[in-house]
Amino acid sequence: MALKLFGGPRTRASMPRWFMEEKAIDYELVELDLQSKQHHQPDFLGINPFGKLPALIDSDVLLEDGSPLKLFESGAILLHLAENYSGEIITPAQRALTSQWVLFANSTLSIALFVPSNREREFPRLMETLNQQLDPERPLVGDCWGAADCAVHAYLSYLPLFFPEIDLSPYPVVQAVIESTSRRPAYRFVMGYA
Ligand SMILES: N[C@@H](CCC(=O)N[C@@H](CS)C(=O)NCC(=O)O)C(=O)O
Repeated sequence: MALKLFGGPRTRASMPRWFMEEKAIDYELVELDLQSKQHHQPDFLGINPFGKLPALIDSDVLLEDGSPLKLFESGAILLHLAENYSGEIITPAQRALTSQWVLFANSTLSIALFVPSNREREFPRLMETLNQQLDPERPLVGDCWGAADCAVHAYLSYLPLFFPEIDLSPYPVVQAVIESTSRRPAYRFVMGYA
């Protein structure tokens, strides 16, 4: 199998894994145990020298020295999959907009959620705008659900899991997106709900 995803329960590997399940992309999952520090072992540091999950090996893409492509950062992995395996990126505009949303999710949105000092300042502003931009019935880019939706919806879906105390009622569209994500079979499978 060309694609090997290194992940573990409750890690950001769930995002590219969810994407591969949605798009029926074949992959092998290698689960590392963070408790026993498997991600700090030399074998894995040869794949991601920062010792963080997720990472991906794509043996269909070879580097100049003939070795397979090794990728870290969930956003880079997602963009590689979208570009090469899902057929969803056809035009330069789709490529640019998909990158925009994946980077927004992994940087701006992620920081607003997980850095406490930013949460107070940034969170309401981002949620208000997302509430206007999102539509549970319409993909963010192109005509079908894709990497942009995967990244943004994955982060929004962390909200009820990590911050159940946050009142999302001022953002009904965001709530609807979280609700519809939680019903997707591939998402439920990857999150261990199915
Ligand atoms: N920005 C990175 C974050 C990677 C990251 O922090 N992964 C966590 C799991 S979600 C990890 O491997 N933590 C273990 C460690 O840092 O030792 C990405 O999106 O891939």
